[in-house]
Amino acid sequence: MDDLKGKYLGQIADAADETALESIRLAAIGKKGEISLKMRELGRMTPEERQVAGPALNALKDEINSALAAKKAALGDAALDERLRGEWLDVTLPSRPRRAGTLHPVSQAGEELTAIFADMGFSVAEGPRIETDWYNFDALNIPGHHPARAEMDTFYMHRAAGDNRPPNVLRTHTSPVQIRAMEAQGAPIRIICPGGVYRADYDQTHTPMFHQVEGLALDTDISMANLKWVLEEFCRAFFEIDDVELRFRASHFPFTEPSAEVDIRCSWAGGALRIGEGDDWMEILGSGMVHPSVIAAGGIDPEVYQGFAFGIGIDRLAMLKYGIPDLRAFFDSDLRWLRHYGFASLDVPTLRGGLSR
Ligand code: 2NM
Repeated sequence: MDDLKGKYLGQIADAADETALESIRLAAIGKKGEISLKMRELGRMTPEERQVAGPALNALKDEINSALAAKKAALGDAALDERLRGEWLDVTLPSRPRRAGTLHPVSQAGEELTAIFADMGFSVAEGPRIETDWYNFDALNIPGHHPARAEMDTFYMHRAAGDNRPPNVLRTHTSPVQIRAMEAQGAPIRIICPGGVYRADYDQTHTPMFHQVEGLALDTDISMANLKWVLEEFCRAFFEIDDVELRFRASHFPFTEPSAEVDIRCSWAGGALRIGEGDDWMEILGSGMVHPSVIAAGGIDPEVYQGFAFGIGIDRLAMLKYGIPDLRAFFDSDLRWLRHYGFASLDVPTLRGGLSR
């Protein structure tokens, strides 16, 4: 018994890998293994002999099994250590210049406008891109029969056959985030919601996914005058021009009343766009005083709190500020384009340090 034990424990200790361990297991305690054969001989022994040999063989079998398991674990640990040594990487090394990525103009514009609105006391709220019918439409005063639903060219999610709930949608604007934020934070509230939105539209000036930033400010004493100041201040800071001029044109949105579309003074002299001078006007955003039903849908009392909201296309802002002519190139992932229009990824825009240099 001691010879057997010494032999197999020695072999297990010396095994180089799992294959070797498996052949040792078969030779010792496999169906035709040496110890298994000895166990079969128990039947031919006298009861007295069996009482000694039986437990001893069982104990030996257990001991070999434990030794196999322990060695298997040790081999696994050693293999992992070896692999970790091989995959070691010094993450403090500088990146290779050709491989350093750049910030996409949409990301850059998003960082810049976030810095500007943060300075005016707005915090950033985010939410899901797949929305319920209620958050994307009903809560925003857009009922089922409203033409805005059709105009939005909505992407609908699949519903299982027999599921009669209205299908979820890819959000067509970031307004549902504002409803969620009203529910979660209550009033007063001052937030911006930047992010991707989806509409089934594709031509020179439309892509099926684009980016919006919407703003919302609710308090007991907010008027259209505050909206006007915030938007002018934003345009001055974003376009880095002191004398911007905005024109508020009466318009209509289901979620605001009154509503205004906002144009910025510009010139197209010589084919180049200049903001803040000239005799042309270019539409840049939509805005208004939040409709009482929308405030109520956010769980806030519209008799106590009122305020303004606005929506701006971030992609369009980026095109205007950085002089990028074609919207569709934004989403082509063309490396040459990305290197040309990209921004250094570590230059974080701040109002004091400069937005884009
Ligand atoms: C726009 C134009 C006007 C807007 C309204 C809301 C909400 F959720 F607070 F009601 N968020 N954004 C809004 C208002 C958006 O985009 C052109």
